[in-house]
Amino acid sequence: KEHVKVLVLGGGSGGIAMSARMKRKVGAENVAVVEPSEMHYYQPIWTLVGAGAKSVESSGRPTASIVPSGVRWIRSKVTEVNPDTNSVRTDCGKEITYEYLIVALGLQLHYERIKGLPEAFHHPKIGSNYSLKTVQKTWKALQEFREGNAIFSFPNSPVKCAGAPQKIMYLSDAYLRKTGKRSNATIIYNTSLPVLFGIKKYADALWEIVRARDLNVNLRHNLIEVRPEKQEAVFENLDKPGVTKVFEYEMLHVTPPMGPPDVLKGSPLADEAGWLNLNKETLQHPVYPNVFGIGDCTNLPTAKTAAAVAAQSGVLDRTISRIMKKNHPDKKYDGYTSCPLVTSYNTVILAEFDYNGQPLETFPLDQSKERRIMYHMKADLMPHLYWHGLLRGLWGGPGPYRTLMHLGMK
Ligand code: FAD
Ligand code: UQ1
Repeated sequence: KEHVKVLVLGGGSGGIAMSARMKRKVGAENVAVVEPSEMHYYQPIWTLVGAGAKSVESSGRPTASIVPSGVRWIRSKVTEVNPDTNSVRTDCGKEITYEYLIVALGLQLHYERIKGLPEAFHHPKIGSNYSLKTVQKTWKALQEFREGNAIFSFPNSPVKCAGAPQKIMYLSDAYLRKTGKRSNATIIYNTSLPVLFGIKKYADALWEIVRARDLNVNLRHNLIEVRPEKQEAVFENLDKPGVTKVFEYEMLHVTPPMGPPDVLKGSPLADEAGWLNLNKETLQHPVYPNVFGIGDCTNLPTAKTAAAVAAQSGVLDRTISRIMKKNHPDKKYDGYTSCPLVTSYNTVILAEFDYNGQPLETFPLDQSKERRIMYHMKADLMPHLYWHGLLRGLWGGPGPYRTLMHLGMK
């Protein structure tokens, strides 16, 4: 049995950022983080790895090197959370009690919910940027493309970085043009959603691109089966239950269904759907006042991204300070999230928006336009901001800079 003042569950983007911030607040010896993985990955770069523009090696660093020095790293999986006794249990049978708990467990990928997966990944012509194991298969399938359909799916569930399923389509289109194979290809985006993107300003710009580049978008199409021997993908029509359609593919990019982590599902901390229940402004649990959360595992009604984690980390830092001093939280999270929509090997549309679905742009220019400078930000600047800013608890999102940059502009 162990006890720690601040216990962090999960050593991903949110867990490490909060460990660093809590170290500064209460001292490293009073913070512990539970994380089973020996490696930590910067997932946003996988979009570019799948398109051959970055190496997979560049995306990972040993967990030991990013856990803040002095903070205790417990190398196991949480199997049970008991907020009524302020304790958690791990897969090595250890019980850890806490004074304050920060839940940052991320989300779970469910390839197995598609018939034929994950086994179909043993075959060529299929890949997925969402997993370390399959991201290089995307680049291989793209390079080996000869002629036929290149198909990109979007599942019928919440996802992290909702733009990523289509970014790889734009990159694939650009690659096939560059290599003179575009006229042999029919490019198809089959999405479960009723829209191309949730925010109108950016959706309008993306529809324009889709039209100009001859990309086929089918809404309300949900991938339910892959038959790798026949190179067939089966989609159901979500508006016509029971109606399915078979597509042949020469290349298939799968975005898997996603859901909350198993340990949260059915726990007293979760909502009915299994996501961590939080006050959407303070990031405090509504029933257990010493429990907090951040990132993809939460039920915060905004798009799940590292950019959102950054903004949340600043607010949560403040909320916890106030609670520790027996005050009421005073800083409010506005739902800020951002998605750099990569539209080619040198352009990005930088979507940024809040809970209301209103654009909340950092730079004083129209970010719905494709821009080279934003591509450099995504490909060359963001990784540094992640490793040296967010993970060290020094980057709380662009909010303050937005105010500065717009001074005198509006
Ligand atoms: P994670 O970083 O996933 O961390 C969760 C951690 O919890 C993991 O380390 C895991 O091992 C650990 N864990 C899980 N279960 C347990 C358990 N039982 N016990 C202990 N530990 C456990 N975001 C952007 O802002 N911009 C982008 O351009 C962007 N592009 C993306 C592209 C792709 C292909 C992908 C996959 C993601 C992208 N994201 C992007 C999203 C971003 O990576 C995530 O939103 C962010 O990492 C979420 O942080 P998190 O801490 O909530 O979860
Ligand atoms: C961001 O803060 C962030 O987390 C470090 C990302 O994840 C990689 C992003 O993609 C973006 C766009 C932001 C927001 C930052 C700026 C400067 C707009």
